[in-house]
Amino acid sequence: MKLLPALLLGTALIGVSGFAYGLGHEDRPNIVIIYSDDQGYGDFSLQNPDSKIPTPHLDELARQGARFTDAHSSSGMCTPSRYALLTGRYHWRQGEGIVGSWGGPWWDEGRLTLGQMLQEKGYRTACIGKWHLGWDWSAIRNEQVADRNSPEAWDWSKPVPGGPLDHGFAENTLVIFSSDNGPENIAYERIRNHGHYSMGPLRGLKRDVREGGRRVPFAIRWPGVIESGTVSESLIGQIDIMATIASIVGYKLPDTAAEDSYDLLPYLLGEAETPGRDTLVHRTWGEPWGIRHRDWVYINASTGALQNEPDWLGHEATPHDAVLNRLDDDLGQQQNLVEARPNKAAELEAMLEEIRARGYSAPRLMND
Ligand SMILES: [Ca+2]
Repeated sequence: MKLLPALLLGTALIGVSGFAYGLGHEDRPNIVIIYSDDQGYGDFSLQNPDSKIPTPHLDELARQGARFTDAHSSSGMCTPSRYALLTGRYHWRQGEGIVGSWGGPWWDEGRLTLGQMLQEKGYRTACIGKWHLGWDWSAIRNEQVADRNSPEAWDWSKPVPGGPLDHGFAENTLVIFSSDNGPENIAYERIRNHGHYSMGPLRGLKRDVREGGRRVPFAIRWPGVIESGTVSESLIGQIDIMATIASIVGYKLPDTAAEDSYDLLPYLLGEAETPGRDTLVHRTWGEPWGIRHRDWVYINASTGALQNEPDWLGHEATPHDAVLNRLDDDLGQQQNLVEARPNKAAELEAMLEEIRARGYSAPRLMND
């Protein structure tokens, strides 16, 4: 067993190494999750032909594996999305909001995490970069802080030799790349100043209960296992990573863990036609709750916006108590169909309430 060190600036990187699903110990993959902060759907140049921000290395990584164009973070914000990724559970079952600069751990007692699960299977784990799930700061407080190494002492634009890629880790390594939410609201100024659409063709930014707030880049590279060059339009969520990796490493999840996580492995291996997920709840904070069901989006408030859109965007207001969009006709969520399709709105409202009240939605728990 080897510890996989890795570093990517501006991201959290969760690296684990050890052994995998139905395979001999030697064949079990190292697992690396590269988790960008606030990188929007259109900040991944492979899926934005007009991007002004090239991402050639991420593009190449995605070409070597499977890319998902309808993949979602749990929230439009940092902390809750990270919680959901690491637990396979909707964050709002635990709490809302983000951890402040000196905030404590954002965890429910006894909650199984991805890291703990993998450690039980013999993996060694590490998180490098942004965590944003709180710490017990009192344990390390030092009033005499002075000397720190300056980041300017290093040229971070160069690759660091002697690292994992130089020591054989790329050969049997599963890499997942995604982002914790849509782009920050400076994205509107980037449109005006540079013609770059960080949200791509979607409506909304970070925080918003709209596709642009939480439909994010997502790619999985696993050479020799996942076919390269695959592009999937199927709906998935980052909460599905937990059950998928559990399946890969042969871990039987208890009923009290990963309550909203779908196992994507059969789909990734080409053994299932779909990932099996057709519904996903959208939630950041405040009034609006949203739900995706197939191509439909329902929001139980007059708008999914948690911040104002500039007038010059020319988007229509939605003068109703709720919002209903049909993405196959209207990916940009401009047309509110709530009055035209009241039965569909009621169906999705009931579905949303049911998932919220039930406490879980993972298929393995629904079959009980
Ligand atoms: Ca973020």
